[in-house]
Amino acid sequence: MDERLVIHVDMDAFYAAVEQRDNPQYRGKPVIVGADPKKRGVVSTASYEARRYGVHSAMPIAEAFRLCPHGIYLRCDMAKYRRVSRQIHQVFARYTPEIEPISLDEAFLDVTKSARLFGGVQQIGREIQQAIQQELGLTASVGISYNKFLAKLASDLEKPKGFVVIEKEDIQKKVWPLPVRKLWGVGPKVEQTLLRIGLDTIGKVAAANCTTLEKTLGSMGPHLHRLANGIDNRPVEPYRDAKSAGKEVTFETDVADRERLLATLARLAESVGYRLRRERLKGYTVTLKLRDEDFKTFTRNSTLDNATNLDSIIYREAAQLLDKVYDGTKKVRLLGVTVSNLTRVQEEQMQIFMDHQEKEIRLTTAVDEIKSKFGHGSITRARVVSLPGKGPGGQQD
Ligand code: TTP
Ligand code: MG
Repeated sequence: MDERLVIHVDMDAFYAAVEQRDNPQYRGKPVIVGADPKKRGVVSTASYEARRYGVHSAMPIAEAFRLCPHGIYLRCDMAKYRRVSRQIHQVFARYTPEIEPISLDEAFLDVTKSARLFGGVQQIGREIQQAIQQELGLTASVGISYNKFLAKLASDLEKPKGFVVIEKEDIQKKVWPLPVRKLWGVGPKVEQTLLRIGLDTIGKVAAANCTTLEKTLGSMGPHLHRLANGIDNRPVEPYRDAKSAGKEVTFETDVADRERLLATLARLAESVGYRLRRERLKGYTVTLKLRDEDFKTFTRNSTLDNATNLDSIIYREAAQLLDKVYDGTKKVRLLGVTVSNLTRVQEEQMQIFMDHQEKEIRLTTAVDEIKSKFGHGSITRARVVSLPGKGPGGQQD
């Protein structure tokens, strides 16, 4: 039924590889890109030479320094990485317009329509890898399959310079023995939950009872069950087709506390706002989705006079919608925020800091810089962190 041809490309040790390319004296050496090792902060990435010492992304930089004191420590040069990312995209665009960028160094390509023209999907994968190496002096790993999840999994299997194809008949041999953390969307919390119920491999999740999974993990359960069985119908969504940006979370245990719901909305708004700004988009309509403990789902939306991509406005609208749909009698199982009715932000608009939102825009832009440098956990608004107890961190990954 699923006859798509999907390629996932992920650059190897991206920031570090760019630095090694541009500074030949760093080649073959442990290079760690991120914060200053004498200050607080985290590792953005490490060259494969540095990974041998146990250094990895998101590790506190001080710890990296203890593990690898003779490493070469460099700050991020985001402008440069963005430039290289655009060049990589130009390579992709030779083969298909159906490109979904996931981050600066990672993208999905749907080549279902163009594969034949270029001698097949594997030929395209090889040519992309070669072009990136020859023209840009960098290495990439390529995964090929018939859906996004399997293509992404494939690109990760033999890094660096990996080239892995997963066909339907390979699932049992190549996918099922892998640990559950390789399932797309499984972070440390969900991993722990799965391990607790004895599911340590993807194969065991595939064989598990879907209803049991749903009881334990909410809507994430059936989703993971499908992925584990090699089913993923999500389309490759080219950036030009973005119609909305949304994010939702299912709570590990249902929530009645209004402050906690609001804190979660703040976090969702932040995530959606960040995505819109990254894609240079704004939207007119904010939609709130709420599912209560009885699995009843409510959605409400409101439309703004001016399109926005600012966290505070998305949050304000979502919070007002919450008051409309939620009377506090039932516990809440899931919350989601989506912004739709999107419009492209003109470059010059991004530069205009003259209206009353000036400070907010400046602050948000500064926060985004930090997020893109250090990752999402690095900074959040006060509402999110000021709560006692687990706060919104109690959600699933
Ligand atoms: P990744 O593709 O996750 O990592 P990588 O390309 O450095 O290494 P590999 O794919 O070979 O395992 O992320 C791409 C870039 O994103 C990475 O070079 C730096 C940045 N990044 C962060 O800034 N913080 C992070 O926590 C992660 C995971 C990545
Ligand atoms: Mg990478």
